[in-house]
Amino acid sequence: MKKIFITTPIFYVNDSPHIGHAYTTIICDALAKFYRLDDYEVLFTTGTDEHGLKVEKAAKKDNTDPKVFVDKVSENFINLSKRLKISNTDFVRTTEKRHQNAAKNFWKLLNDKNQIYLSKYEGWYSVRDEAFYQEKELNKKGERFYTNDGEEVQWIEEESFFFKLSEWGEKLLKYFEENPDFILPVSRKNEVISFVKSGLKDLSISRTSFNWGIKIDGSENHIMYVWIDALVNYLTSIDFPKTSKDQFLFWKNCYHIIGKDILKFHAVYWPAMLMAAEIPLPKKIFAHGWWTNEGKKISKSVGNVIDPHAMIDKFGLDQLRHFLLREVTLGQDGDFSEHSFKTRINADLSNNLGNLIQRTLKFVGKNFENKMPFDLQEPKNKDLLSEVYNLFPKVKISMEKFKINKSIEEIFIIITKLNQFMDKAEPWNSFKTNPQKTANDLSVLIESFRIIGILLQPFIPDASNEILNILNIEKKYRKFKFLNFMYKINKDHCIKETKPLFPKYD
Ligand code: ME8
Repeated sequence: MKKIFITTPIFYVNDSPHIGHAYTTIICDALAKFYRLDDYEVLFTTGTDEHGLKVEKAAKKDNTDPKVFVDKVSENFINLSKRLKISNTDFVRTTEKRHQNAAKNFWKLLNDKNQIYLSKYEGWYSVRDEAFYQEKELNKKGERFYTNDGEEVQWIEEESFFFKLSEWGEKLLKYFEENPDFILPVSRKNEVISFVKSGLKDLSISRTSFNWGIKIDGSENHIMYVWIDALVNYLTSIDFPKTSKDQFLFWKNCYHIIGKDILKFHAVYWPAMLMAAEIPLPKKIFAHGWWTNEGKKISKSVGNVIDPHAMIDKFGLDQLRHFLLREVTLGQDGDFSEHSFKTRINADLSNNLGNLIQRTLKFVGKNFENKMPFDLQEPKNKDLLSEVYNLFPKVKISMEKFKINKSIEEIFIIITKLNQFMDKAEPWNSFKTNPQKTANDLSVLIESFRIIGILLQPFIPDASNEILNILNIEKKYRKFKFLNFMYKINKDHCIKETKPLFPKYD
């Protein structure tokens, strides 16, 4: 069986989850579901990043012991995963024993390969990004320095272990050239290449001025830099350092899906450290874009955070998934507004898909006793049904290129055509004059719903499940390999009573 490993970033537990976290998670879930339906064995991990100064500060602010604090906040992320009904196979918390063991072993591997040395770090640090900055990357206002996001950085001076990142620039560039699809989209790859070309400095990978982290064996006054700790989570999930041969096959086809904000860590530091540790690199890193709220950056201080729970309460899970996946091209930024949200879900889900299924199946219920009316003949090249059967290869090509919105668009183009077909067929009229033709037309529609229902499972799982339930398609026949004429719905197959799938919003 083909194998694939899909990962979300692990999220900081300094705050509650918001729409951005839900976005990455939903993308990964859509990919995981897609590949499972295509008969892949899928590992899909997410989790929480629980160490570091930022989390320690949040715990202090909450007047809580850090461990008690992270237990509480990580629960919010676990609950969000449940609410989003995502199909993850693991949830890694960096305070878990298995993770600490993996991180310490990863460090040891780098150390054994002479990639780590002790020195002193003097430079700028952003607590919000948990990142070191060179002065050339910052903006100066008066005596203070700020990141491009406007976050003030602080000067730190402390003893620190360093990773010999500067040795890996050329090797990284060679790898990027030989593996052109390693970093996607291409625009992001170009950013990474110019960052590497501008010269890499050795990376400070331990801190001594606070305690909340994984201690370095033999140098207990040092804790591991939170980004090294965090990146290793991907290996934790495959039981590093005791990764089996089978788990290793997943690793070789691992896709890291991240936001563009953390590209440098995943596309520069992580591959360099993996190369240094002589561990093969994951297959792809895809950096998606950033959501804003009515044109403004989403932030707690602005007070415009979009709570995914509230969105699901108000509009439903499939509606949220559909909007986030369909509205923007993966990789580009998106702007959220209630107006664009309602416009999208009304147009696609209520007026197009929901209306088509509702009016067709109601008619079948009333006039054909809820049974498949006709035994369909294999469609000819130009028939609408043949176009429907040809959807899967198109959807698959787009998915493999991470063009999720294009995949969904392809399906909805067909849904629009099916609505037009229904309008033109006018079963309410033709039924009296040509019942044979009506039966055939309706059967084309019903069989098309089977195909669409199966194809929509990765994107709107609840509604597609409902469609397939109404069509009375057995669970074991809902995989992509059944998307062909051979598994068509036969005449007299019983269909269940239809019900409205998507409410309309004013
Ligand atoms: O960076 N739009 O965690 P984090 C789109 N712990 N995506 C968004 C978003 C927005 N407005 N806001 C957040 C960390 N995200 C580290 C990661 S991985 C080894 C360690 C998503 O809690 C997006 O995926 O700050 C982004 O990369 C991630 O949340 C950052 O989450």
